[in-house]
Amino acid sequence: MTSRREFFRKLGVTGGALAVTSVSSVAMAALPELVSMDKPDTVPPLTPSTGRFYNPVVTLNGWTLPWRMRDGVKEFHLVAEPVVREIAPGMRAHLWGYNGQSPGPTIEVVEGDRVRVFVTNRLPEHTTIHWHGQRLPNGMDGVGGLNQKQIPPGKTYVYEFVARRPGTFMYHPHADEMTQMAMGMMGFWVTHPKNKHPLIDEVDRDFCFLLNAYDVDPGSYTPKVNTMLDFNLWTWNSRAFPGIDSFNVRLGDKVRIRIGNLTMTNHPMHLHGHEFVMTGTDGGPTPRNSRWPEVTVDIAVGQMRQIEFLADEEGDWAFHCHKSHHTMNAMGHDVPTMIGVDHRGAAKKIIDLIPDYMVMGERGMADMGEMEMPLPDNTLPMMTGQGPYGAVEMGGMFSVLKVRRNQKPGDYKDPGWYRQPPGTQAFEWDGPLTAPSRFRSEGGQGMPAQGSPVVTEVNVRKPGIHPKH
Ligand SMILES: [Cu+2]
Repeated sequence: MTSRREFFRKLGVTGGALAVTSVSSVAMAALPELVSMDKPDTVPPLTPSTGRFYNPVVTLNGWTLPWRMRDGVKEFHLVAEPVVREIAPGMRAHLWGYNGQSPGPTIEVVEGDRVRVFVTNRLPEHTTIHWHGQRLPNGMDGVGGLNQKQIPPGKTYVYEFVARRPGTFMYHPHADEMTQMAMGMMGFWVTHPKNKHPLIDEVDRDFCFLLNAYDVDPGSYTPKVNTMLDFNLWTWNSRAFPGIDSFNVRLGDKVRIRIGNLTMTNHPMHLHGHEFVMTGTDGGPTPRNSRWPEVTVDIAVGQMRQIEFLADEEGDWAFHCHKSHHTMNAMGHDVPTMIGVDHRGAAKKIIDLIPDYMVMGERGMADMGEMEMPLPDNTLPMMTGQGPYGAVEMGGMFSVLKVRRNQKPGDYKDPGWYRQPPGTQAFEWDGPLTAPSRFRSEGGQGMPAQGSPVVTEVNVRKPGIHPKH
């Protein structure tokens, strides 16, 4: 195999920066080996073996793409292609992604690195890659038609630029964008600082993931790409709870979590048991005097947020999107509320016709999480997941931060469920119950109650059903 240097010697090109016109010649040299991933597991961090050292990130239910160093250039090979992604155990989706998975692998480089990314298109239509947030030559920005010709199926294009500023970035197509992102084409990019950076702290654990969403009808496999808002799978790195791995850290670790949003709505990300500060966006690290404590950070569409905290409380702490519909899996939204509706009479009549008919929802929806109802093929229960004390009743954008005293540095394995020390868990009151005393002036000072409060009872009738009295 001809080395790149020999190749250019033959061409009469000497080292130094490549002109854009010579990029296609580089593509003719041997491509970096294609590395593909067939599992949706969280892969341990990829410690750099060449180039400048850094503390690598952990991609939630994902992996980092290995590179090869060639004449001081970090070369990566991304292949855009149809993939099968397990959204959670029991459900797979036919997506488009990179190198075997959606999202594609994380690319990690160091500030100042010259990076060359070969992009091979194995999709049935053309594509491009836009390097969201990067400083780069205009012709490398990846907007099809504007900055370059789209990459036709079967072709390989080369992107090359210097990773000029450290931070949290992502990549995605800028060609038939609505379809290709709805199909799962996206990936994470982290540029580590070259030297000690005044605004970038060293951390013990550094996690990253993208927020994405799919609309896959129960029983089918391919997302409906024309859906704008009413998605039924709210995912992190194309995984839905209980398919999302936990964030496993050691007590006292300084933890960074980097999140990018490529859905069609905002996601207020909420962490239990700790306060964090927002230390960076895709625009760079935030000035220190702009940081204040939060327990929820809202991430708008197309934004990236970096949060940091000290994991100093042991336990299993929920970490989730605070939109309660985003911690649900496939569900219908046009279902009437049945709370308080006594439809025993109706149920009896229906059971005569449909023996398996079940009355649900008249005391709330928790039944849905406790009961394993028969589902159509290839979908996920709306609320599910078993915790140490029963059904977690969650889905979608939900996971757990597991803080443990004995989690070893560098160990990302799931330590199992937390065992609360005796006397530190909510418990059932078994003493006597007293009737609650009524507030005399119901209505408050401004609008005191007139006369004695009247007990109001509402009788709810289902339309068309008139119980006999
Ligand atoms: Cu959300």
